[in-house]
Amino acid sequence: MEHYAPSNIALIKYWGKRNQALHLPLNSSISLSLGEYGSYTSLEENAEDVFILNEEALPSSQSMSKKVFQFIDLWQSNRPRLCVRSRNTVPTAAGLASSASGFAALTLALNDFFNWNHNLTELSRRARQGSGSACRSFWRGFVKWEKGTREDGWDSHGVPLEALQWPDLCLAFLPLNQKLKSVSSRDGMQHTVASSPLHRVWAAQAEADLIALEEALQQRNIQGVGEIMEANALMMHATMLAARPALFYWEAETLKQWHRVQDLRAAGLKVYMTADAGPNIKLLYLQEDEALIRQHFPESVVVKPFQA
Ligand code: 2P0
Repeated sequence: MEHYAPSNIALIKYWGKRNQALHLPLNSSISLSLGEYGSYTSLEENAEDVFILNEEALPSSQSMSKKVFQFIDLWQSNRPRLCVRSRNTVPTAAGLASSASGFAALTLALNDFFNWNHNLTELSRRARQGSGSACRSFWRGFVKWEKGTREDGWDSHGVPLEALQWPDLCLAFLPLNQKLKSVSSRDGMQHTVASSPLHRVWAAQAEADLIALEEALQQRNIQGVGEIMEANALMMHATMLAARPALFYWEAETLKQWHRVQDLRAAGLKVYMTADAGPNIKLLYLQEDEALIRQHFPESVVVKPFQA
């Protein structure tokens, strides 16, 4: 049986851990789930451990395959050999990461296969140890990852912000570049925490951004939400620029699109951007502006997180 988890995009970013092994973040974050874009995963007994991603069996030496079985062994050491089959509905052209939805769907599949009978909060806690952002992929809509304060990570998991429905809110992905990133998020954030003097102010600012974002979300204030989201994303990238040596995921095309967004906004369009650990840009806007967004960004992939 296939289990599904949606991918998610952070409006307030997770960039830095206080505990590497348990994937405990330095700050809380808030994401928006991507509806039908995510991962389907199923498990079956097999003669040997094998991970099949998008119909392709990955070599057992491949790092993603190793991560998958290390994760399974963390929670289920007494087990048969398994075939883990996962497929992503995330449009590859949009350059979206799938590790969040992948680990969330795998955790749901493990819960079913081994009859754990855990609730979503416990599954979120567990998935966090596969990939931090996976703990936000168990619910639709807005999800907060409470950073928690406990050393064992028990209070560090996703929390759905169910009261915050916003049917008119839209996301669009601008596919700029599908190359695999040269530095993984995991290595990139660790390097930033270890060497960027700007990262010292990041966590406190991200917490302040999160409080302001929740307020703007309650008011369904697109300008407020957009401005906070954008400032938070830019600050995350600024912490990386100040790392030694510097880390910067943007490319020339990223900056070009960023200027287009600024120009359109100056002309009155309420469109805001964010970018993760890669060159691709995501836009946030309201349904009423969809025709204009499609006109200005015909190559964009549109997601309506609350209409899926
Ligand atoms: C986020 N990112 O909040 C941020 C913004 C990328 C940029 O969460 O080491 O793959 O597995 O916990 O979850 C990507 O980090 O890292 C991420 P690990 P993960 O969405």
